[in-house]
Amino acid sequence: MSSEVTSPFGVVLDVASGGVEPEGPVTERRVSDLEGLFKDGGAYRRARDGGDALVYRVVGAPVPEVPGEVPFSVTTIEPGDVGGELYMTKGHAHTAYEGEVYVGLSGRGLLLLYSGEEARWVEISPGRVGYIPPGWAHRTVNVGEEPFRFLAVYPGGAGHDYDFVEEHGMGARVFRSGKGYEVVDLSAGAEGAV
Ligand code: PAN
Ligand code: ZN
Repeated sequence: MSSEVTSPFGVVLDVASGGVEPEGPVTERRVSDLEGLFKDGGAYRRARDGGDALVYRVVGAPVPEVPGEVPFSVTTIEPGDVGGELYMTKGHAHTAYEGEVYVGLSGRGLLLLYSGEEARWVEISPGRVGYIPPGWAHRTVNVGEEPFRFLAVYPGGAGHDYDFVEEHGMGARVFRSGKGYEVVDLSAGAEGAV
């Protein structure tokens, strides 16, 4: 347990910009930070060397990541794709057996979940909340034409393991299609998979 004491406080979430005031840690991920994520390696290198666009930003509230605390943050994923595969977060598993809640703020997104065997997905938009049960790796994807923005709330002792997704992927990939987007389920739990 930390000896830090957090006082009660309120923050202002600026839904139009993704800002959090007062602000905690901020993380930005550009195409160059996402090596190995996208299926099309040639399209990835072209996107990285030709502009290296911002893909997503996470703005946290000033809450320490320690057991007992409940950190929260706003993620904004820009609209876009690399070789037709829609912009997404790196994705991670929690190191502790802890869940998480995602509250849609603006735009349209997909919450991808992967148990290691089965891939699942849940649409997130303003008024829709996604629940991540303990034990499921998770990633979000912008499936709309506007920035996709959501509030994440998670236990301070959850911990973040990026290696699992880097090694095993998410069991599914999400591409642009005529209908907007298409999820390709590559997991062992997919229909028709052996
Ligand atoms: C979220 C994510 C955030 C960015 O706050 O950390 O959306 O995704 P990556 O961490 O996968 O880059 C969360 O799930 N926290 O636990
Ligand atoms: Zn998480």
